[in-house]
Amino acid sequence: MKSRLITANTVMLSTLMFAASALYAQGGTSVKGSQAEAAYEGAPTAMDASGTRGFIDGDGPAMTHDEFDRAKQIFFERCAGCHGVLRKGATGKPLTPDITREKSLDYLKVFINFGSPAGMPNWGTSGELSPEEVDLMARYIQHEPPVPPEYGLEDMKSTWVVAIPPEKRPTKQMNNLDLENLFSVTLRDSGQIALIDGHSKEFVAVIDTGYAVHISRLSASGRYLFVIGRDAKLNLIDLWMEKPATVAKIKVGMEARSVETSKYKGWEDTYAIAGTYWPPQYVIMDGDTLEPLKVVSTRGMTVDTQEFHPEPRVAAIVASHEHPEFIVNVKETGKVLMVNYEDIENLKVTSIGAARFLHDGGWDANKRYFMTAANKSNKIAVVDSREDKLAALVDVGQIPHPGRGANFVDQEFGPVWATSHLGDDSVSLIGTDPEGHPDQAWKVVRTLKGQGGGSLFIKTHPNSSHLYVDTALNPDARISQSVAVFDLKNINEPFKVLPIAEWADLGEGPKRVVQPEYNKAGDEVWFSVWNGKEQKSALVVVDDTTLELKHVIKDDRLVTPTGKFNVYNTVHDIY
Ligand code: DHE
Repeated sequence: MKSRLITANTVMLSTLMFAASALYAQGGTSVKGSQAEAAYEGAPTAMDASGTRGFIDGDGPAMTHDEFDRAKQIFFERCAGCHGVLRKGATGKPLTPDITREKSLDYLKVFINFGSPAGMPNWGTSGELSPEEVDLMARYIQHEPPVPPEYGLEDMKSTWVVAIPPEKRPTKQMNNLDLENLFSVTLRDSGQIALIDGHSKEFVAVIDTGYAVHISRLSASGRYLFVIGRDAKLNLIDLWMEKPATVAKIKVGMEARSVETSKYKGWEDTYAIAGTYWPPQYVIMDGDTLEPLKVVSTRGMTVDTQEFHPEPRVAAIVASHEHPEFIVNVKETGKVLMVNYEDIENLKVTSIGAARFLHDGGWDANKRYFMTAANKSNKIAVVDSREDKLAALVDVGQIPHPGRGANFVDQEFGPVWATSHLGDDSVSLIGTDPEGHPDQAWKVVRTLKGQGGGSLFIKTHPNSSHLYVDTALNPDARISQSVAVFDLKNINEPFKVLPIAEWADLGEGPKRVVQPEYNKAGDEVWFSVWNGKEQKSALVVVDDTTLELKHVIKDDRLVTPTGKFNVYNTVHDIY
């Protein structure tokens, strides 16, 4: 399974390159998000197509069972990320038989072969699919989509392991690590995380997790690390142990991206929550053991046309500081669910209509407003976690992709939260201080021009006067291998470019520079130089005061590093 996924991941990266460069070939000045976004969103699903149930019906074009199974595998690996597993449409168009049979076979083949300016990668002309495979896929999508199995409480319980029960865990920190300045680093294609000491830059541990591991989140106490893989495997890691290690784990579905713990005072770490892409649902667990307690489906009506959607995936989750609530983004319905965990047997959920294709996001500086990207709607939804209401929908650039965004005080407009974009080179600054700066609240008060499109993450720190913007998915290597830095004290000055990949001196490979992450003091910024799985990657540490190279971390265990999570900054939502 691992090798399949990793191959597919390489395909995803190469698809991305093809898609974006095809766009560049058309002379695109910035990466028109749709093409790059489609390829990026179209990352292979972590699910195994062979576990699905499907049938070849008489109304569709002739196919053998072998052809159907081959097409199913290709669809899961290359198309499900954009079109959804049930082909109801996500960031890509719906492809259900009622739609596809209306088109001729030739029409579908042309579409798959050449792609479209609206974002469909050119699968045939890029060489990703052979002419026979193009024909195969054009026939396959005229049949009913195979359905993966559901995954409920008993399935979760059958995977749930408590390696060390809470009563047998240390009662005090057994190592002399400065835990607050520890970094959890995603080693994407090896299915591990590396724990790296923020001071010495030495590896503390490399821990096996779910494969295509995605993000780390911290308990309110800062003691436990929650790491989720795309395969929906969740590891609970105890940082107090002599050598930090997994103390509990569970598989919460077939595909996942998000995890969080309860943060409201008096409820800290009582519960953990994980959200899944498949099945479309979330599960509330015991915060100390990951025992699954409550599984809730997110299937329902879309916020705009109020049609039923069978596969609304759970995207970002944050934990409210205003109420005992989890705030759950549901991508395809465009709804934000305020899940009150005071009584999980009589669960109260407030469903806030925002905008479709909710993705990532983070808090404003006061941790009251959740600023989240409805990326394919080119909007930022502002959710008031005190009133449990939508405060605003703010139009921004093409395909906002903030990560958790960046909070700072603009010299002219006061407190702002910023996002960069996948689909264009802009950085949007949104006013976040309705009391002190009412005229600037919930509108774009300033737009900065970055290096180019293809940005994934942006970051700053209260102790820093810089704003860093990556452009990891830009097809121009000069741009994807460097970062732009804005001086927040002279915000109208042009940005500086730091040649991060060059500083890493790694030799050949795509070497994408991704995700700035500060240390606890806010005087260092760490970047991943994300190379191919077979090539050398690195972490590059920049001195935030001088903007010069401070350190390069190279180690054979550093396989495709992507996200990095400083314990203190992640616990306290500092970005
Ligand atoms: Fe992520 C966060 C979904 C591809 C690195 N990513 C998130 C979140 C979601 C998400 C919903 C927010 C989680 C939260 O806050 O609870 N990511 C997806 C996808 O659906 C997508 C587009 C395709 C896929 O199939 O996974 C995708 N993500 C990627 C990558 O290819 C990245 C660049 C490299 C990797 O490691 O996979 C990547 N995603 C990240 C990172 C974060 C993230 C580093 C956390 C950012 C933060 O600062 O919190």
